[in-house]
Amino acid sequence: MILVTGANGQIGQVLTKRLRQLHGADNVLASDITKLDNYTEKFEFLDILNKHRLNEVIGDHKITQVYHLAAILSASGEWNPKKTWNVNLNGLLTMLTLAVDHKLEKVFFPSTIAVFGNTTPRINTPQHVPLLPETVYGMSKATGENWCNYFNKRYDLDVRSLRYPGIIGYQSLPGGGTTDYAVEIFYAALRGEEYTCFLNEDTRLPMMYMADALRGTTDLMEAPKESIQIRSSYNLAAMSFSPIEITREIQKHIPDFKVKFEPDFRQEIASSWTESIDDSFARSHWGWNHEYDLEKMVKDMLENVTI
Ligand code: NAD
Ligand code: AKB
Repeated sequence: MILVTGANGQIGQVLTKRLRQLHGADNVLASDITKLDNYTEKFEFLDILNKHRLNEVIGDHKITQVYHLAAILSASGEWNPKKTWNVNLNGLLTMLTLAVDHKLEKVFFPSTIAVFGNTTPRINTPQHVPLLPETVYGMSKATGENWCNYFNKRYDLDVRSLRYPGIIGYQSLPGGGTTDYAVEIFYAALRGEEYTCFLNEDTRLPMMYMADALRGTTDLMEAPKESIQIRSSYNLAAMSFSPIEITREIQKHIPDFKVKFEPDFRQEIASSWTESIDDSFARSHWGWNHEYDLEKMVKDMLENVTI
């Protein structure tokens, strides 16, 4: 049985469905601190900070693999740094410890481009760079990567991880991140409204379409153990664009669409991240490749977002 934590989130909702298609609905258990309305599939309430309950869920459901998505993202994280550290880092440590105790086959941990900081090379950011993140979210994920590597080396835990860029999809809404504008902008465009972007027009960030993120995740988890040579977290890339570049791409389909730029505290976070990522290790070690660029992603979003 596969356990997904944080399954109500932007990625969790879509990844859980995908895992159910791949492994059968009865073999995937969704969990989160709240339940989505009208949710009828297998679900357990689970606060990742409740070790006793997590231990029970893993034992009772005979869990063999975990996709540990539960976290507080970059922008929300800054409102409560200690809680963010606790959920993101201590939650992960509990999960890794129980994974060893229960001899789980595999654990997936999503890291992020937020592990990079102002001292990181901004263009084509290499896999191995000093990590000095500016947000507590980035700090918790960078430290989490190290713990994953440690648990692999020390306890032979098969833990695998990706540094996701900003994820864009039509199936679910983002929750408290700095890259959320790249999803919100489609809803404004399709409603015929002007969009107020909280980043500067020229802030380029690495992004990825949900379909690619899902495939990258399942391919990583299915890859032979020997091919996973990086046990902290793999750089992963697809496209990079700025708010003005995505605006122009949407305007090719909706010429009247207008955007104004009113940067808020999230601008400082975005400015500390990198512009583009070198993901050649992911490509050579386990065959990663992306399918969606900016043009293809925008077209698909405009066809599929429901307002
Ligand atoms: P999200 O904020 O949409 O969802 C996170 C989920 O975690 C929420 O449903 C929330 O209720 C749950 N959660 C929070 N605290 C919890 C707790 N104490 N116990 C159990 N569940 C709790 O996030 P997302 O965008 O779906 O991201 C999923 C994972 O991927 C996160 O770990 C995030 O850091 C990572 N990630 C996401 C992106 C992105 O662009 N979406 C990019 C990089 C990395
Ligand atoms: C965020 O903006 O916090 C996330 C991420 C890139 O980790 N989307």
